[in-house]
Amino acid sequence: MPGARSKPPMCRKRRRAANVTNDAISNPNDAPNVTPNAAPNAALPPGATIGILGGGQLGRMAALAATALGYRCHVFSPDADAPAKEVSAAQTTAPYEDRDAARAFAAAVDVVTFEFENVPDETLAVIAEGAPVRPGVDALHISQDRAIEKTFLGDNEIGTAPWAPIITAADLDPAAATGFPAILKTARFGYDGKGQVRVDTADDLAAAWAEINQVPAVLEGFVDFEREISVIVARGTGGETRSYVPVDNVHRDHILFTTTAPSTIDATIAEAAQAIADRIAGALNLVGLLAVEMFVTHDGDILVNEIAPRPHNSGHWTMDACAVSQFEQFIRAVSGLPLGDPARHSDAVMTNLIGDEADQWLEFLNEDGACLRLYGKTESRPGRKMGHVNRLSPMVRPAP
Ligand code: AIR
Repeated sequence: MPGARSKPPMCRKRRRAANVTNDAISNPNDAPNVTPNAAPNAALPPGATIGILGGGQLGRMAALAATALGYRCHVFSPDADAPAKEVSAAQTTAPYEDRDAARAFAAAVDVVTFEFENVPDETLAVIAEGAPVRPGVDALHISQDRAIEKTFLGDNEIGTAPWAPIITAADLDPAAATGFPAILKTARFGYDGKGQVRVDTADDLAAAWAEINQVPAVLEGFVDFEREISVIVARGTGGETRSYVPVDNVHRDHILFTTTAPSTIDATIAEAAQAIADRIAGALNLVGLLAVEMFVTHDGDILVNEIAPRPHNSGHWTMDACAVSQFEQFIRAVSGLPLGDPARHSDAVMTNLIGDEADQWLEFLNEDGACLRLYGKTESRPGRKMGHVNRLSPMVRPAP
């Protein structure tokens, strides 16, 4: 496994870096006893520390799930007010590029994961020298760049929308062969609709590229899809997988708006979608959680839109509709625990609260059956995910 450690779990000394805050970090009695020379894939015992790169809502909900299993979390993020830091035992505030901070972080934790692809893979590689990293550096490297990701999917014979890379101006003309309308997306650092421009004709392409500052990009042809679905699969240290039921996703302004669980697609398409997610997780040799967003065409074909090796917004419904949420499943996978049962006990609709929609928190709290989660972000901005609401209903179709 990339990042396999030579030191036994839990034997590392907890060091306090200058920018690390942690009330308990200097207390050696916190460290549980673990048999020296434990196998690298051995389950992390309660009391172990999980390092999380990234401090947003996904890290926050993962840290809460980890805490419920008796773990401590140490969150590394450049943002001092990061939502995940509020709910974690230890915090590092440093730029992701700070290698000394990365090394100190690795030395202070027992396993490292990430909740955001915008973490430099070089930093993860430095961390992997000091702690097991799950998922590994390769999974991050592939999924943080749309061109590398699509090439990887193509190499594994997984269908995608037609696409072309744009790195220099010389790529614009050949890329136009992808067809229009199309979407130009920055290859890196885009999420929640950031770094995306619709392009209607070949004549608009150069201006669209200028709009995203001529950074490396991919041009994606529009797919006339019947619906968008996603599958979240967990893969454990032994390669075992368990996936949640496919769900239907509706986007608004390129941002996820609602997720309906389960999807109403035919069972055969649902099985095919789960099989694709399984195959991708295996090809990535992933340990952790993988979300696969897909288009289902009018002919019932499945095309993969994008992958994310972490918990995903379209899995938030599992927090209230499944015994084991995606966040607990994520923590189980990266900690080497047995994977949990992903079956649902209810159907669910998750609605994101974007920007000032979260101001209606009292209304949601007054609504019977609405399960509200707020992310504790100190600043609300248009297009920013501030929280979500899950609404449950009795299962219409039997699980899964
Ligand atoms: N995130 C990660 N990839 C896509 C998304 N939405 C989550 C992560 C990340 C947070 O969004 O939890 O840390 C960043 O949100 P914001 O609002 O600070 O940009």
